[in-house]
Amino acid sequence: MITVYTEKHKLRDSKTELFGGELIHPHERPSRAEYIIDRVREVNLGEVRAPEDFGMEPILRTHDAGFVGFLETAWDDWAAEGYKGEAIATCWPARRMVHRVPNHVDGKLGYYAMAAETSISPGTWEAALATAQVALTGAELLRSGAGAAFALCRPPGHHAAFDMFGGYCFMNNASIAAQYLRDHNAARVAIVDVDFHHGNGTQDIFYERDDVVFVSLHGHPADAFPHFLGYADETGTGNGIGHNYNYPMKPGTAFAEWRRALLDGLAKVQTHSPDAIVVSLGVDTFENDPISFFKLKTDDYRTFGADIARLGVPTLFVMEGGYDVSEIGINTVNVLQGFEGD
Ligand code: SP5
Ligand code: ZN
Repeated sequence: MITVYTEKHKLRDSKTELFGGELIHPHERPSRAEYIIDRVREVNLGEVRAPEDFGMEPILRTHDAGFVGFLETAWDDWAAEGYKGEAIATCWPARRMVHRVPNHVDGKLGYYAMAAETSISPGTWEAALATAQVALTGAELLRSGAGAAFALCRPPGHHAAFDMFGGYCFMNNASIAAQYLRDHNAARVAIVDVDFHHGNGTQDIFYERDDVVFVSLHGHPADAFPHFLGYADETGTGNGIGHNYNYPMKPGTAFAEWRRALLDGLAKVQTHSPDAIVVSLGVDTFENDPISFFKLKTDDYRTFGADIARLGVPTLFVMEGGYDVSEIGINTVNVLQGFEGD
C-alpha cells in the first residue's frame, strides 16, 4: 500500500509537555514518525509519496474558522507578549463561566484548548497544516480507487475537536479525511479509532450525523485521558443517534478482550455498509507504551489488521498515537501488513 509522508512533521518539535507537574520532553516527538517511516521502508510496504496541497477549504469543512485562525497565529501572538516559554493554556471557560472568544492570547489559549499538556511551539502550525494535507492525500488515493492507503500523520489528530486542540493534537486529520471522502462520492464513512485514548475530537465532530459512523476502543475515561468523554452511553444525538459506539476498557486489558470489542465494533460498522473506512491508528495500546495501560503484543497488531481487512471496504489508515519505543514502527506496520495479508 502507498504511504503518504512528509518531513515537515519535524517542524512540530515542542520542548515541553506538562506531565506530573513537570515540563518534560514531549512523548509526542519527531522520532516517532522516523521509527514508522524506517519500518515502512525496511519491509518494502510500498511506495512512499509526498502529499499534494489541497489548501484550506477541506480543513474548514471540519474545523471552525476562528479556531484555525487562532492556531495559525498562536505562536506569533504568544511570542509578541514577550513570554519566555512555549504557549500553554492556564485558564478555561469552566462551569458557569461565559464561552466568548477573548482577545488576549492567554484567554484564546484557554478558550481553544481542551488540555494543558500540549504546548504550542514555533512550527507547530506549519506541521499541523502539512499533516492535514497528508491525510487529504490519503483520502484522495481512496477516492481514485485505491483499496488502502497509509497517511503517516504527525502531529496526531483525534483529540482535536471542531474548535479545540489538545492531547498532542491540533487538527483532526482522520475527520478531515472522512469529510473529504463524504464530499467526493462516499455516501457513508466509518471511522474506527483503535488508539488507546478515546477519540473525543472525532466523536465531537460527527456526533449529530448519520453519514459518518464512529467506533472507538479506549482506556475507560474514569481511568484515562481525556477523562471527560468516551463512556459507552454516548451513542449520538439528533440524526446521529445510533451512529457512535464507544468501548471503554479497564486497566490491564489484554488482546483477547480488546479484540472482542473490535469485532463487535466492526460488526456495527458493517450494519451501516460504509463506502470507506478511516482507521485512527494509534499503537499506544502496546504493553510497553509509557503512558497507557492496555497489554497488546507485537503480533496482535497483525491479527487485528487482518480483522479490519475482512470487511472488504476501502480503508485509509491515519496515524495517531504510540510513544517512545522503537516498537511503534514494527507495531504500526504490522497492522498494515496484517491488513494486506502478508
Ligand atoms: C494522540 C494521543 O495519543 N494523545 C494522548 C494524549 C495524552 N495526554 C495526557 C497524558 C496523561 C497521561 N497520564 C499517564 C499516567 C501514566 N502513569
Ligand atoms: Zn493515544
